[in-house]
Amino acid sequence: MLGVSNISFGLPNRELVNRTFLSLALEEGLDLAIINPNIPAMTETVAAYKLLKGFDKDCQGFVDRFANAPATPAPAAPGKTDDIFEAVAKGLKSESREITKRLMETKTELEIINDCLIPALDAVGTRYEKGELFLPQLLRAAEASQEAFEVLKVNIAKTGAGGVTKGKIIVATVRGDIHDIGKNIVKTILVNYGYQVIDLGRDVPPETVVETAVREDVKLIGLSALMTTTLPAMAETVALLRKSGHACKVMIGGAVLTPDYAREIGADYYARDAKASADIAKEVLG
Ligand code: B12
Repeated sequence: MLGVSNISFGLPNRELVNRTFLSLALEEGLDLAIINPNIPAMTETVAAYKLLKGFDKDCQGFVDRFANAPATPAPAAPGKTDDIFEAVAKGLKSESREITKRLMETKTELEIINDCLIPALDAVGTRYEKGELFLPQLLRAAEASQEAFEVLKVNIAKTGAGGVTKGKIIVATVRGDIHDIGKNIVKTILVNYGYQVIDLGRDVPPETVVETAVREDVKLIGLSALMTTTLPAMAETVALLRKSGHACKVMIGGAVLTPDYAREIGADYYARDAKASADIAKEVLG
């Protein structure tokens, strides 16, 4: 005896998981399934199982039930797209690359980032929040957008400031946060403007930021956080930097941040986007 639907809590399309599980359990010898008899998918699965296992003499039960059922329309083929929003939302990596290359004929790299890729990821995030998309889709969207960023990065590097070094900057995503797409864009732009960037990666403890800043004598530090839950880690990092007595400026960025929050935690600058980070670097380091 088995309550079949417990298997699918927290998943989309529970019905599909439940009915597949029901088939597996029947095959393993399930005698009594506890199912909702008002959900056709479940009772239909039992009907098909009986048919296939020879429990439905002459297929009579199955034929009686389905002989007059309308044919299921064929699903639409997963077509190609010319729309970067759709390519990112559906996690289509090669399309994302190709469309980005075409967009580069009419737009600058920063225009593509700010007008296309960030809004596309924002839309995905909103749908995730509403429960319309699920984590595997969020991951695929992130991967598709990263393909696009890679294309842009190559081009940005070509127009870079060459061997000139205007000063060192640390960038890091704070402890507990693994979002690094925005931080990586900031890094690319700063390198392009001629700064030496020490990228500490993501999920970086406050102590690592402080130790590196002191050891490398870094005068500008960029911190990224994308979640409300990781804002305290950002505040902690700024506090530890101040406590160390190391003289440096701190700029912070990430979708959840505001200029008010920057002031509140004692950061020197709030950067709305990657371009703003380059303006701040110019002000601090020249
Ligand atoms: C892509 C993405 C992911 C990817 C991240 C891949 C990666 N390598 O980064 C994956 C799938 C792994 C992921 C995981 C999760 N995610 Co997520 N994710 C997103 C999404 C859709 C886009 C973020 C993004 O990359 N945007 C594009 C970049 C370019 O924008 P940006 O980061 O804001 O950066 C720009 C500026 O802000 C600024 N900037 C950013 N950082 C910095 C730093 C400095 C120094 C400066 C100067 C400027 C600057 O410049 C950048 C370029 O212009 C957002 C939704 C959203 N609207 O943001 C959710 C979102 C951030 N995720 C969310 C959540 C909840 C999660 C998970 C907890 C989900 C889960 N249940 O596991 C995990 C987090 C795990 C963890 N511990 O971190 C929530 C956070 C909610 C909240 N307010 O706290 C969001 C908002 C989605 C939502 N609406 O619910 N996620």
